Amino acid sequence: MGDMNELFDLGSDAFHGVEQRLGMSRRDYLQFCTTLAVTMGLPKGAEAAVAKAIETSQRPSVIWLHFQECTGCSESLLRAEHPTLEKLILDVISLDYHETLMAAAGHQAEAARKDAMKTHKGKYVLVVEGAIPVKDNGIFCKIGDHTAIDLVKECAADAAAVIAIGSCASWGGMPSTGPNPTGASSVAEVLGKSVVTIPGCPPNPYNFLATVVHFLTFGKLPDVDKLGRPKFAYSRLIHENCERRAHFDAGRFAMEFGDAGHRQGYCLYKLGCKGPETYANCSTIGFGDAGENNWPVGCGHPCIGCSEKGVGFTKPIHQVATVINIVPPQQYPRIVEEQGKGASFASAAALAALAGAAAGAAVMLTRNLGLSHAASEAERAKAEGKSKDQAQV
Ligand code: FSX
Ligand code: SF4
Ligand code: F3S
Repeated sequence: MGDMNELFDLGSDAFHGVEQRLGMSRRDYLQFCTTLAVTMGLPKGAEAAVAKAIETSQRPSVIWLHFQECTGCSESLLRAEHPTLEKLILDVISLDYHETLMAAAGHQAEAARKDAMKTHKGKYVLVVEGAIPVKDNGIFCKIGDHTAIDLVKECAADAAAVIAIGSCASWGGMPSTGPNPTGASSVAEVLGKSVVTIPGCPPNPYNFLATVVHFLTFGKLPDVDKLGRPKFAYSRLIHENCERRAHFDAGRFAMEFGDAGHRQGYCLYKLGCKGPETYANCSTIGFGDAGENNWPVGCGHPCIGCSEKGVGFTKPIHQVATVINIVPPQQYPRIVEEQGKGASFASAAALAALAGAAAGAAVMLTRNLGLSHAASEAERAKAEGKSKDQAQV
């Protein structure tokens, strides 16, 4: 109960200051802190530390650069459904340079950036949104006569932390889609060092906010995986926590948009859902703070793997996903039995090896998914002008 006591000790002036600053009730504020703590996967009671950090810490100066992107990352942060989210973001950080939001333009804007870099040298957080074109010495993206390459290097040099927000900055995203005419590259590639990445197109605002608040609360960025993604948000496949997962396991699939299965909320795997090979927490925390089920699959659209390099903007939307490590329990009855050619024993064995599961379970899975692969290959062959028999399954 110590933690709760600490929470309710927030009757301090500083706490009331936060209430006033945000214009929100104590209840809403604590709820927000709890949401952030849960998003970060912190243990019970950590909300008190989060609340205290927000209330007492000096807001970190943030320099936010925009390169090759659509500004969806900023939009997702600032156009959230919840009216206080925008306010919270602007309260938690001091956004000293952000081309879309700042009133200054031209030389004034340049001066604001230089000023923030000088005043907060070694302490500011650099957030980069968008990919960086490196082809032809970076001439495809220039701001104030500087290339994106020069800007990101200059701003990163004295930053306390660098965060690449969105898939574009994290791994190239949409601008890097083949044939990648501008040589769109990630922040890490350009800086030659790893940075924290928050992929997604756009990314979930809570993941960004939780990362910044982690920095505020603990004085360091959260633990990341080998791609720089905070583990609290990207260590699980979407498929593992999807609300339609029971339908996948039971073999109940929507076969086309608007069919009976789609209308009944069946699994979207056969419509190309990439949840089985995409690491993100969309299925657990929802999206944009607009309530339950507010995420692509919850709205009836397959996940396109927007956060996953090699999947989003790379694999065709209709292509079925590679099932990485999930096999359905064998004992589940399959209500809609699919009659396909099934997969070869070799691919079943490969799946079993990948999943670390018994070959029997993998065979059940591949049998379940067989028709989908067959249909997808037939469709591809048709598009290429081949007969169905020539299609490889
Ligand atoms: Fe857009 Fe951001 Fe996608 Fe990219 O989000 S939502 S194209 S990840 O950089 O603005
Ligand atoms: Fe959910 Fe997609 Fe997995 Fe189906 S394939 S359970 S819709 S994540
Ligand atoms: Fe993107 Fe898939 Fe999440 S499309 S927003 S990673 S559900």
